[in-house]
Amino acid sequence: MTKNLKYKNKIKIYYYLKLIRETQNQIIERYHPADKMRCPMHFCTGQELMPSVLNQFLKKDDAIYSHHRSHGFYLAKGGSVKKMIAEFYGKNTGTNGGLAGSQELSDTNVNFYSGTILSGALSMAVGDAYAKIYKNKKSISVAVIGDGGMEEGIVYESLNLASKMKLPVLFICENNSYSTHTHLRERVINPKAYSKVIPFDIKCSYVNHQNPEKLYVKLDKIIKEIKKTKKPQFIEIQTYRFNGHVGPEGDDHFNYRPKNEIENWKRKDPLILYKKSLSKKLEILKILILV
Ligand SMILES: Cc1ncc(C[n+]2csc(CCOP(=O)(O)OP(=O)(O)O)c2C)c(N)n1
Repeated sequence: MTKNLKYKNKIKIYYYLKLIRETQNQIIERYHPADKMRCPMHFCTGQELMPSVLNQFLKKDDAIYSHHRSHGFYLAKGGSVKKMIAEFYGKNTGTNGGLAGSQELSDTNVNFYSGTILSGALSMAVGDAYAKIYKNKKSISVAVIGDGGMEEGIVYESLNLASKMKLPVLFICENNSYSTHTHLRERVINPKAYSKVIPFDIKCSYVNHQNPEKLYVKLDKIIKEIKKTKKPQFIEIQTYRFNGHVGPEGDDHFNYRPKNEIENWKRKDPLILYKKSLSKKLEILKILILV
């Protein structure tokens, strides 16, 4: 199935799955009771699959414009763990001199930007893609959004412009079914984000599995097509956050998510599944030395 997925790609995917997960866990562990990281944080535990695979395809000149659940995409864009953590501690050695914290984490050195105004970053990705075309650059712009973000009007203005002006944008929607504590079925008529994008004449893909190698093949094709045609594409991935909406504290005591739903998704944890699949081939031994 994945004949073009080399051994080094498999290692790199696992490395990023583990790096992103472990970074989240370490921050969560250190947050309280020290309370020296004085910024709200949206952790991406459980949602590591997309950034870990996307990492394989992006060059330095490509840019990511992310939603607020950004840590994984920052690391996947080649961001520095040290500078990110310094940022969270409010230090001047942080990515933004300690002024942005987690919610506005951005780093021009690796062309990574995020913001807390829901869906705002998505429109910036479109503007950046226009600049890339105007300046005759070969790079692409990636916009990351959640299912809740898809309910903002600016998304549809941006999709329209990207399609009409033929701009090289990869739109990624991480659909974790919840906007804060409210499930999609309580918010919208149509829960599939991609079906709202099709009318803009944008090619859409839908991923409802946790298999990194299958996702690799899909993203490889999509990104090659965007680079060749200079037209935008949209990919929606069904995913789940294991942590609370914000902060290291859990929020499942509000009972907004059924227990069996949480357990089902934990059984599909991409990190554990991929570790198992690689262990079978003893490949994991080599990776463990790296992480
Ligand atoms: C313009 C705007 N409206 C509301 C909010 C408050 N807010 C922050 S996160 C969030 C939910 C976002 O849900 P989703 O896009 O699905 O991302 P998730 O948090 O599930 O990863 C909301 C409503 C905001 N930050 N900006």
